Amino acid sequence: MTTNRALSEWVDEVARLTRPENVHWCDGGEEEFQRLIDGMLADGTLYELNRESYPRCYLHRSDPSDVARVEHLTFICSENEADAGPNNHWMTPNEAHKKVDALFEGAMKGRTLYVIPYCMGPIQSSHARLGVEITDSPYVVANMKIMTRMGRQALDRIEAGEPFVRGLHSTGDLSPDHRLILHFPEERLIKSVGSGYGGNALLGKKCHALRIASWQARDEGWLAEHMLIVGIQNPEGKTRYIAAAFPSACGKTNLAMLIPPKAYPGWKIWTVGDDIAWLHVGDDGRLWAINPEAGYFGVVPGTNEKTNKNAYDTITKNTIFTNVAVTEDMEPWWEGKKTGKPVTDWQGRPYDPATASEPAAHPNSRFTVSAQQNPSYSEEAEAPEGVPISAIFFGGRRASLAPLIFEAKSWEHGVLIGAGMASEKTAAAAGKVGEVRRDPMAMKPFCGYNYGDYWRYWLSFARRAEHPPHIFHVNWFRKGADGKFLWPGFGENLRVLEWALERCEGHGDADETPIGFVPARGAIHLEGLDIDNQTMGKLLAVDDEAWYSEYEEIAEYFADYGERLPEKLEHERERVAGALNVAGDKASQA
Ligand code: OXD
Ligand code: MN
Repeated sequence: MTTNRALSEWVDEVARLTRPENVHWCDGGEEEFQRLIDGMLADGTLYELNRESYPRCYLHRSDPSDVARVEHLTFICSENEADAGPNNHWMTPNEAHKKVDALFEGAMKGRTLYVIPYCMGPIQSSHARLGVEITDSPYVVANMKIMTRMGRQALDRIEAGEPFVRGLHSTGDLSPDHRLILHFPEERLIKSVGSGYGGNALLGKKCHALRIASWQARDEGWLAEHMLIVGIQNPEGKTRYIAAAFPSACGKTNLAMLIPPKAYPGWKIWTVGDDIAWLHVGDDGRLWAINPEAGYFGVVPGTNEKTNKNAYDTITKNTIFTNVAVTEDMEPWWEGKKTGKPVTDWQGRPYDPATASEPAAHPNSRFTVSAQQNPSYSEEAEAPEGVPISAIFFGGRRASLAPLIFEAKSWEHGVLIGAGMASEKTAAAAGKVGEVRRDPMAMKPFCGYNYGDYWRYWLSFARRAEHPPHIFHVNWFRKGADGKFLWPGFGENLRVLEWALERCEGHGDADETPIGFVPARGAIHLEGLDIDNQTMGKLLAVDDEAWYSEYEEIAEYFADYGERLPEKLEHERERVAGALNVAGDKASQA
């Protein structure tokens, strides 16, 4: 079904191994999509939601053991262990192929093997990259149709001779004991078995657009990052673009679709992407970003008219919901939804909110929806060159320590800030929620190679890009002594972004501290917001002693990277730690 010999030979080889009943080459058309949906409705893979209030919306209930990414079963299988680094689980390519091929043996018996050619990035863009996923899951095909430019146009580029990443996926028997998510960066190959969950199974997303792409990007001179991309238009009509890296389930989708507060008439946010950015150096020496994805695979709980009205409105039609609860009249329901009452939980069991001890929707329940349905969708998401980035934001969930915002003093300092990131764990990955863990550049689960090499590569952009973006760190999640958030967040975050954009243009009053520039008193506009000076003081406070301890922890963390750790980064850490105002004996050890 293709003129590309390498592709047809690979499909034949996979079919010999997995022994499917049929092979279907996806064209990416609407008819094909509808046929898949009808088939899944017929066999119970999908349930139709309320046709009037949620037209063409469907619910998928996954296996209860298969609801998140599984980092302990995710491996980088590079020839050299050191190239994968301490940040990744590693297996030799030989062992990995052997193990996983045994699981693929006959795995598609009685099933259809779908071949999905896809393009990550605008179809006309030279910065886009191609992939082909083979899967036995119609749910995966339907999600890939929403999340990527999939089908004929992508195949045309492949047939014209462009290289492509190969991804082989089977849901297998869904047993966690038979689950493996393997990446072979040198072969530009992914093999994933035993899971139907988004991040493990929609191979264009985390596996290709981050793990394999980060490796490929370093070979080719660009960056693949876990970042949203938005345009911020001011009342004068000028739009500036920012990219922001926050760990999973820390509000990237909300920030990407932000609605300006009432005190900001005439401002507008344009969403280019909510999860992944591919950045390249433009002819003008700036960093330009494309969003490789075409849809959103967002966390549902907490989404309502106040937190994210754009997402709330976006997911009222043509949406696949995974692991939400349902109401009596078959509307999807999740914690934080202000209307309706769940009668059935995410596993399909009867649910009574009055007596229930667990949430009705899974905390990592998701929506899959086309980006074009978003009221704040930016047409620039289709621009082949992407958009120029003025500022990069790093951030995470930190109940204490990190101020609302601070600005790096240089590119190198910004790389240190990104490399030193930490955040409280969320439900997007299996494991204990709430623990603080190091998550440099929000890429801990996604960087396909040794972090030491990655930071060195990031540092090299000081010379690759003549006009790199300013770098900031934000923390929307700082709490007071009463355990309550100090900052209202959501739309009000625009106030913080405005200060950052002013800084990029040489304005915006700031106080210099050892960790970076923080907004001077009054520099963040607070009109129309009920927040007192004392609270702002707490939000912006820099505690030198606490930061000193943080930088000592960062030193310990960096030490794991041994000789791969760039000296420049360690010097930068020493510079910042040494400038902190702490008791004499500590300072002399810095
Ligand atoms: C995601 C994640 O799904 O980061 O985007 O887990
Ligand atoms: Mn993500």
